Amino acid sequence: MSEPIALLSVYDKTNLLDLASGLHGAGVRLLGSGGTAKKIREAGIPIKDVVDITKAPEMLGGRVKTLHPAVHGGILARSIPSDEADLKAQQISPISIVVCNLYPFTDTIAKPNCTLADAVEEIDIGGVTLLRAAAKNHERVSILSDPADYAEFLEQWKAGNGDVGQATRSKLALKAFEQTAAYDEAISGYFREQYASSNLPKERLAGSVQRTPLRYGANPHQKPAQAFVTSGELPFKALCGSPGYINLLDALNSYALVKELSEALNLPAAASFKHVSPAGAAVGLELNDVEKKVYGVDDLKEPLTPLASAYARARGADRMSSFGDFIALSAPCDLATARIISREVSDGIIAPSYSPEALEILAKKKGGKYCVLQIDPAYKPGDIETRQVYGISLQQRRNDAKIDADLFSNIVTKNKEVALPYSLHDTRYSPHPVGIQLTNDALTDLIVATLALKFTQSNSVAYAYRGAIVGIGAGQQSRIHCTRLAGTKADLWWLRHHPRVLALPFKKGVKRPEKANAIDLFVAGEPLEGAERAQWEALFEAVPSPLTGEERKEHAAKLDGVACSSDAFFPFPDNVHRARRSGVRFLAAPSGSVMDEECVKAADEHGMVFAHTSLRLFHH
Ligand code: 93A
Repeated sequence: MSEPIALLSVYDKTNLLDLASGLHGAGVRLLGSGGTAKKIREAGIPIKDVVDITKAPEMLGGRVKTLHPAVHGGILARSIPSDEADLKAQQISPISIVVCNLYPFTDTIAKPNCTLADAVEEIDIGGVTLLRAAAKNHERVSILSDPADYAEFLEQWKAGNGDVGQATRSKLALKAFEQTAAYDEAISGYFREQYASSNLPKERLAGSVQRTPLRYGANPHQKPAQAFVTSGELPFKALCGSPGYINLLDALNSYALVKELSEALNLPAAASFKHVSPAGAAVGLELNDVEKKVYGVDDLKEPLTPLASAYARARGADRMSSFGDFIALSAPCDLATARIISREVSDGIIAPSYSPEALEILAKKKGGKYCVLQIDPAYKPGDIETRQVYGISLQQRRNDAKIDADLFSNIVTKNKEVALPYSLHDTRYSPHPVGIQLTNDALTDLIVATLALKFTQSNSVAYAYRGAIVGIGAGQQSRIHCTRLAGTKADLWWLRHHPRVLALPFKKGVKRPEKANAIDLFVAGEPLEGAERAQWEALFEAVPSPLTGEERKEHAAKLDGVACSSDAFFPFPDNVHRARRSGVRFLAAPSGSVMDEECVKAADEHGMVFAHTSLRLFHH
């Protein structure tokens, strides 16, 4: 049998001479590309030039060195008779070891004066082909792509008498493919920066990689920043303004939420996002007169459409948190919805489309800078999502869990069927249909609460009522803090329904955000002093007396039938007790806590209905 052949072609010549002399000493014939062969030969180690076997000179200034059937036939040939016959017919010798590392593309483009031409010249073609060919044929060929592996490889080669074993060849092949993948990613990233068209419809090229530059990342000093897809086109475009990095985090999460909400409940849905969690989310159930006041749309001239009702609820549940929100709509934005938005302080909106009148209104916001995004409703994200943290890529299957009525069928409390009319002057309460365990109202609210959690930073707990989130506790490390935070928000929301709040005697000309702020201080019972107190009092015709403890208690007792969902199990029954204090009657959470039984017992004490979902919904 003839001696094994190693082909060496490396840019980084670290450890090269030790490897070459070791291989030579072990009886391996060496073959090298121009510079690599020269260096080895100069060290007194015998080596042949690649040109000796290709019989073709390096050409095009080095662009073609090893790209030749004599090289790649020798690497890719399998140990099967037909391949062996082909090699024999062409007088090609099989190659057993390939040693290759690539032109330093990343280092080159990082140089301050690097031109496009410099970058292009640094794209290694032949080396990548060597890596891929040898890695593909790893059943027979060893590919050394990292100088750090040379010494161990040599030892194994000697110990195994010229066979390092399949496990080693497989690991080396994986490493080589990881290197070519990273190399190509660096090139495509650079080309994306240079060539990808911006997010303007007219500039779109069919099938081209799409990117949109962003003003900056999470903070103004984080530049540059961009959004892109690696294949196809971006599924959204800016009709007005330009999105920032956090705008897009909000837009893409919130749109996913409203799309799923409207599909689950067959109603238009809206969400109001801040810092990548919903401040509000709702489906388009009709508002009664009290709700119209609470949500600040009683004075709207346009009749409320179902979509406008959804946004009014989403925006109005927690007006403080929704200040400067990013809005998502599941359906085309209509005039009534745009009118509500036009009166609020908001950063942007994403929707499948806009009626001409709606767009005209939105385009005037923020002096024409309001960010209006249109998303393709047919867009379907891939199954696998990847992100990077501290230079490490993390990958997972997208959370495509479906949330519908079936999720709440495992009711673990004694009380399985509580039909509670919504309080207030309900326009849609009807006795629950026979045959289902939860009332339709409760199911709607459980779906709203649970779907909102799917897109809320964890830990999270959400309370929902009449198709809308009324309190959400997001991003807390402790579950009870989520439950309390959501409960406190729900309490404030409910207090805003108090007749004394609805009748607060504001002076004429007090602006909407000032009113929202003043009401929030009033219902929270903040003890104001000095200038802050004077400023607050100046907003009223007559200074309102604070709500007494008795008034608060009496009002709180009127709220019942609220749904509450948790993105993971309740570890202790304190959560159940706390939820009940804010009118929660229907609970949903995954099971799995050692205290499950205690939690169910607590729910039973209050006559609550508790569905174990077995679906954890962490989101980060
Ligand atoms: O310009 S190339 O893409 N064309 C080739 O055919 C080729 N073959 C190997 N670059 C090519 N290489 C690369 O040359 C290797 O990846 C290695 O980085 C470098 C080694 O060149 P030299 O042996 O002349 O120092």
